[in-house]
Amino acid sequence: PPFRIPVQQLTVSKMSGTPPPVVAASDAEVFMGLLNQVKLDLAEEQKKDVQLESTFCRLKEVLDYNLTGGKKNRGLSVIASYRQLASPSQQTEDNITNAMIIGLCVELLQASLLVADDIMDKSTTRRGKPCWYKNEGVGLFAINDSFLLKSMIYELLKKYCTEKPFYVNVLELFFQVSYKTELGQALDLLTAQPNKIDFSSFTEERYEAIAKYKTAFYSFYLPIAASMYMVGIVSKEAHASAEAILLEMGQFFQIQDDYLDCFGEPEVTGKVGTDIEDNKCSWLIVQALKMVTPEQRTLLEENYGCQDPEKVACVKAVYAELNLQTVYQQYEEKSYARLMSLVDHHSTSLPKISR
Ligand code: GPP
Ligand code: MG
Ligand code: MG
Ligand code: MG
Repeated sequence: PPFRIPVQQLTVSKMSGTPPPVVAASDAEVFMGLLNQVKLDLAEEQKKDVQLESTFCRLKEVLDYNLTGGKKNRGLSVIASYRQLASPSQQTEDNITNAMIIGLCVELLQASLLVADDIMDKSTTRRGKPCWYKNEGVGLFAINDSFLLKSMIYELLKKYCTEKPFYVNVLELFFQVSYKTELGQALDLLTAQPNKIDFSSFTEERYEAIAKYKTAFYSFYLPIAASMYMVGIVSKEAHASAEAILLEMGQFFQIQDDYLDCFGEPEVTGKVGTDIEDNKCSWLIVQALKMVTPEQRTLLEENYGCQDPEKVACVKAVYAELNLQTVYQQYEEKSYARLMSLVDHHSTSLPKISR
């Protein structure tokens, strides 16, 4: 039977005079309930084919470990934007459940990407726990787990949304966004070859391309575009306008992620940074290279892209000399102003929401 959310947990946004919270308090809980439903679906599948019993048990473990602990911003923004964009008559229990299913699909994509990214980046922790591949007996088996997490998206869409008018648009959206993200990850890895320090490729243009493709499409455009398709906004113009703003937000988000990789507290971010060790074309190194003296550039060349903690500390000391923390704070202010003007500029082709 299709999954149903108890009616009292639904907040219908446009019926009362006061604006709803962007994410209703209960959404996050209902979301976790949905995850349990997916596990029940798997149990059903398991009954149909006993040969796959152990595989499905494993998949449940993978889901439990990799879909918990994060902020769920991407999944929850499908639901929040659906509530904002849908007309009162569209805000039915069935439609909100669909938005939640698609939100869960976005979280499955995120989990699949993170499991794989942590292997490629040789990371140690994620969401305050060891990265999945770091667990006893997992290792490179995690590559297949990442594939499984991604395939779950299409299983869920097929099970819950095949009959919906938005099915093909949303399906294609997931395919296209996944492809763009994989291209972005390829560019990230190509620009960070191990044992090859070549700062000449660390340009602003390359940085922007990496951030746009590896992060902005799936983290910002995907959740909002999915709910636009769900409410029936299919025009290329509206999607292009939303995309222009959302890619800019995604760029900001990746710059913040790069900043936190070096200056964030692992207790807060849940992960230990690896960008300096991995020779990444991070926003910090790109900014540093624009400001360095020839001596500082040599120091960076000698110490960037190495696992040795002393060398990493040396890179961080150059960052401190260059006051990169202040440079970042100034960027944050400028980026906010730019985003606001982009919203104004594109708002003619997007539905207006008064808050
Ligand atoms: C963020 O990069 C980008 C991704 C997680 C996309 C990965 C894409 C694949 C095709 C696997 P990041 O490495 O800076 O993220 P984090 O800091 O969270 O490790
Ligand atoms: Mg990465
Ligand atoms: Mg990473
Ligand atoms: Mg990062």
